[in-house]
Amino acid sequence: MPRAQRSPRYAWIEENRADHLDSFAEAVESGLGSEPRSLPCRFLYDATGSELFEAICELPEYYLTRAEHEILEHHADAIVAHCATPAALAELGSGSSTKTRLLIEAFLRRQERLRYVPVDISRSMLDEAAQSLLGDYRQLEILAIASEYRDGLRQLGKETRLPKLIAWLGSNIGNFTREEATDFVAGIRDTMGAEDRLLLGVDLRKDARVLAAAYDDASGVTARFTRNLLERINRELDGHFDLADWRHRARVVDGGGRVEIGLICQRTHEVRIDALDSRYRFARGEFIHVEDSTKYSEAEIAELAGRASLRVEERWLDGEGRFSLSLLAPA
Ligand code: AVI
Repeated sequence: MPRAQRSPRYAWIEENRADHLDSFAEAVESGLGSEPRSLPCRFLYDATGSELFEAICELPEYYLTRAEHEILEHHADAIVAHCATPAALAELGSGSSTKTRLLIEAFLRRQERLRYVPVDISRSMLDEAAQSLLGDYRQLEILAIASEYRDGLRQLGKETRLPKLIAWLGSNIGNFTREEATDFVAGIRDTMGAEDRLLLGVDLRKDARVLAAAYDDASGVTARFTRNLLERINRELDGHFDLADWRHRARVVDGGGRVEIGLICQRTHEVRIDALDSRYRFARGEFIHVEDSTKYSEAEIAELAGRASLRVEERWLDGEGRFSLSLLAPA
């Protein structure tokens, strides 16, 4: 059962934390027990992982956040002009909601109040972002949903009666496979009325060297982010991973269409995970797959939208053509 709490301008709904813990244990057990080994990337975002991801967004090599910010800076008013008045703003994977401020301000330039519904896995991130936004915008009312995307989407369908702009920014879509992405966007489409719009931020296919640097930065923040997953297993499941035995690897594949991210084992050894009452043997050179970051061409974005019964109403790129924001409307 989700927990919920309300105060005049801030309310939140949270999925049961115990379920999360169970699902982490189950995911680790099944991911390390299968061949090839993998761990789902959604578990990268505990409090430490969320902080590390915020640091990634500031890295000189990680152009995605700045490119998307640049597009919003130039086009937030034009984006909002495509939406009914008044409209609500929802956001999937909102994180610190930094870029969202540009959309919030554009909405508040044309309507008196705004209901903002951020959905994020990290409750601490949601609380922090909400406090900061409520302090800065008196006309804002926030309903935060602390859950995974799919549960959040279900709640979103129930919680907003106004026409809404659903923002799914940051190329978060890239962490799904192409098939999952199409299914998920089709799921969003199912919650949309004729006047709703989906604003999709997508990183574009590009030169492998640019991608390799973005996902394996010189200061090692991305490596810490990936390795934090093993530390999380140590913290939450009484695991005994020695971080010195694991190295972060980001490999660009599919002609710049995907970055495959994970951990390479540095020596053959065994690791105990007490909460699972299990031991796992890893061979030197073995790879644990943690995350894919899929990149799209503009044609692929339009194709994906079409398969989800949406059409590209408009799209904007940053000055260097690295990143795209597409506004999708029901087809
Ligand atoms: C959250 N997501 C869009 C990031 C990405 O670019 O795929 C996650 C990330 N992993 C390593 N660096 C960034």
